[in-house]
Amino acid sequence: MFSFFKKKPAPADAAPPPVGAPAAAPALAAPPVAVLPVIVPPEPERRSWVDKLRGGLRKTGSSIAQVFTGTQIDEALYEELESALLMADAGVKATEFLLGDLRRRVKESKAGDPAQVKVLLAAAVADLLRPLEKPLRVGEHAPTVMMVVGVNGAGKTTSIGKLTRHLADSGRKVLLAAADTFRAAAREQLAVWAERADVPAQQAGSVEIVSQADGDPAAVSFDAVVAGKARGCDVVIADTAGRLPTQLHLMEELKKIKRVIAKAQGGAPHEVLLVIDGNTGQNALAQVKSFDDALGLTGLIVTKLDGTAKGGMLAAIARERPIPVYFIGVGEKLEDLQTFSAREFAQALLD
Ligand SMILES: Nc1nc2c(ncn2[C@@H]2O[C@H](COP(=O)(O)OP(=O)(O)O)[C@@H](O)[C@H]2O)c(=O)[nH]1
Ligand SMILES: [Mg+2]
Repeated sequence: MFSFFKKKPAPADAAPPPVGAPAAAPALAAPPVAVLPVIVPPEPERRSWVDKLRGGLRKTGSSIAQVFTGTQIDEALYEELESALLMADAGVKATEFLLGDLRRRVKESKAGDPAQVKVLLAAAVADLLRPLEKPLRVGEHAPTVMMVVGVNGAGKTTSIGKLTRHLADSGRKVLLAAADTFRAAAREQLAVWAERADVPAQQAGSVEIVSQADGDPAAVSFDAVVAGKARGCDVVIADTAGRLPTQLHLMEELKKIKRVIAKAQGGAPHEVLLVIDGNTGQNALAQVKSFDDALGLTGLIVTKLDGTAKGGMLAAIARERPIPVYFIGVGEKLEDLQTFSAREFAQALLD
């Protein structure tokens, strides 16, 4: 099993200062060793996941690839590419940007045939998406507090489950707040993932859930953060009920959850993550904008990229509201959630 979090170092791992070295002043101390960026899993697993992504994006990619099967680089090629990008839900702005960028690259490289243009497009897409690459870090705060939001069925609970499992497997203590109090099933769903996540005690990772029957989501979140601090947890994650950005009273409820978390831990949640279904297409950008305006998002998780014809929406997000994509999902299994790489995504799209 691979994990994108480095194992939490045991306290004994912290190297003692060299003998005779002056004690470091606290203000100059090195960052805590437990600050952990996302790491790339072993090659074979990552490769099989990329294959899955490639398969998943085939519906999006094949109509784009089709553009490059001719023999000439002419206006018709650019027009066809424009349609294909729009069909893939890249949106007008990102499409215009990519076409302009591609024309420039073609001119500079003096590309002679459409196959070369396709390679240049992959590079242009990777460059456009690169600002979205950012690792989710845990360990900087005790605990790192995250709230997870999105529309119904986007994959919030499943993604939290997968993330929790990775965190527990790398030795973290995780506390989940079952703040989706609308659906009884959501709590059970979390519990199933939590159970699966529990690892042998000697690895120090653990998962607990805070929930209340008929509870208030803000109260559940408050209790979870307080408990997470008291119990020395590494991460607290609040799973919230799905809602549309147009349901204003429900958006107010999310703002309240955020405020209450801030009160419980003495500052805003460290991460406010939006989960988006990869089949959402153009509407994904609207969701990102609305949830970001309401809550100030720190990251995205894009699920269900296994079989979408709308994978271009990431380009629209990169161009118009570039919020980091921490993870992308290509299926329902644990290993199907992985860190986002712009280059891999562009290659999977245009291979
Ligand atoms: N194919 C696929 N299905 C997913 C993925 N992520 C989640 N799902 C499924 O989407 C459905 C809704 O997920 P859930 O986590 O309950 O959504 P929530 O309402 O946002 O909490 C479930 O059947 C999940 O198994 C993914 O990356 N790929
Ligand atoms: Mg859910």
